[in-house]
Amino acid sequence: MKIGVVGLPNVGKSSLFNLLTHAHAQVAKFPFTTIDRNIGMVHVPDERLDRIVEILNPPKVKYAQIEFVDIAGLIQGASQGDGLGNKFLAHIRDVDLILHVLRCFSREDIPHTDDTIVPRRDYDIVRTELLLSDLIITERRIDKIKKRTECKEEHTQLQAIRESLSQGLVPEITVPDLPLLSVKREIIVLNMDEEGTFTSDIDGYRMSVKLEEDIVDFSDAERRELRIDAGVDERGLSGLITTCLQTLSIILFYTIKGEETRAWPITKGTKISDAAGMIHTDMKEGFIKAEVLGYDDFLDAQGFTAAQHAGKTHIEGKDYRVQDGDIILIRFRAK
Ligand SMILES: Nc1nc2c(ncn2[C@@H]2O[C@H](COP(=O)(O)OP(=O)(O)OP(=O)(O)O)[C@@H](O)[C@H]2O)c(=O)[nH]1
Ligand SMILES: [Mg+2]
Repeated sequence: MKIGVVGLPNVGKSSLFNLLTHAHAQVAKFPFTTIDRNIGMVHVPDERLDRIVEILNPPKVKYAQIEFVDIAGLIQGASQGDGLGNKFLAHIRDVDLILHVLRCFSREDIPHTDDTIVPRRDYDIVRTELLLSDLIITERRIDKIKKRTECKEEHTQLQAIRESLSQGLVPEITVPDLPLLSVKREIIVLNMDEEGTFTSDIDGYRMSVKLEEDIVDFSDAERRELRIDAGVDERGLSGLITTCLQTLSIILFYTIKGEETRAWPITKGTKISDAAGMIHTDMKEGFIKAEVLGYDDFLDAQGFTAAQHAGKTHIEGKDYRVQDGDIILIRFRAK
């Protein structure tokens, strides 16, 4: 799963990316600072894993990670190739979720694409470019297949898609291998000023990149308080990451056997044999059964073995759908 940071130039995309990934992507006051995309992994903050580690004290711990991509800013006309145009759009194509960053801070020394800061208008500019780019590729596809009689059904569907797009609407249907951007899931991030004075005309996840930069070394309680004072979400970056996981229907399961205690991100509804395959292909191929313990039962018993003795673990076959928080022990035939 990949999450792309998208928006107009100079809205704080790379600054947000750096906060999330602890990378050092270039940040500057001029537009189009980012040209090539930056890619980085983000650790999913995880209080459950913190508690598991407190109880088990394993030698190694690994948090779940998700990939973030910081993409070049786009401007009006991007779909026609203006600004960094098509390059930007190509980079959005392979993300599963768009974090659409809107500038909600005014700073004279940091130029904006417009004289005024109007988040709703900025939102519409970017969305329009995505829709226009989709329209272009849909028309291209229509041109390509229109004479082929075997593609009649696809042709009808493509025309319906074109109709929606030309009205500025996200199409309700898609056809295979048509990489539309406007249909991608999206979270709006309002990059608020740190004083809490700006009033946004659009809703979204409220945070302040500048504030987060200033308070990295503060305690959790202090940070929460300062965020509340600034009128932003008190959970800060971790709330944003949680929102991303929820939007993507990603849940976490845990493995505790051996040296490493580890959290794994998977899509809700995944079968346990597929989850086992993420850990090791041998585990999927030689899967026999799994012993599963819910996180709350683990906590009650203060350990896996104690929970086993209390009869809290359950044995599951390969079709069991992994639940959020499951602690899993796979029994498999080694090759
Ligand atoms: N006051 C204030 N300044 C910010 C905030 N976020 C970013 N900036 C500043 O805005 C400027 C642009 O930030 P970047 O992170 O480079 O913005 P970007 O969206 O990646 O820009 P491009 O790569 O050019 O598209 C930098 O000078 C940042 O320090 C914020 O929340 N408040
Ligand atoms: Mg940038």
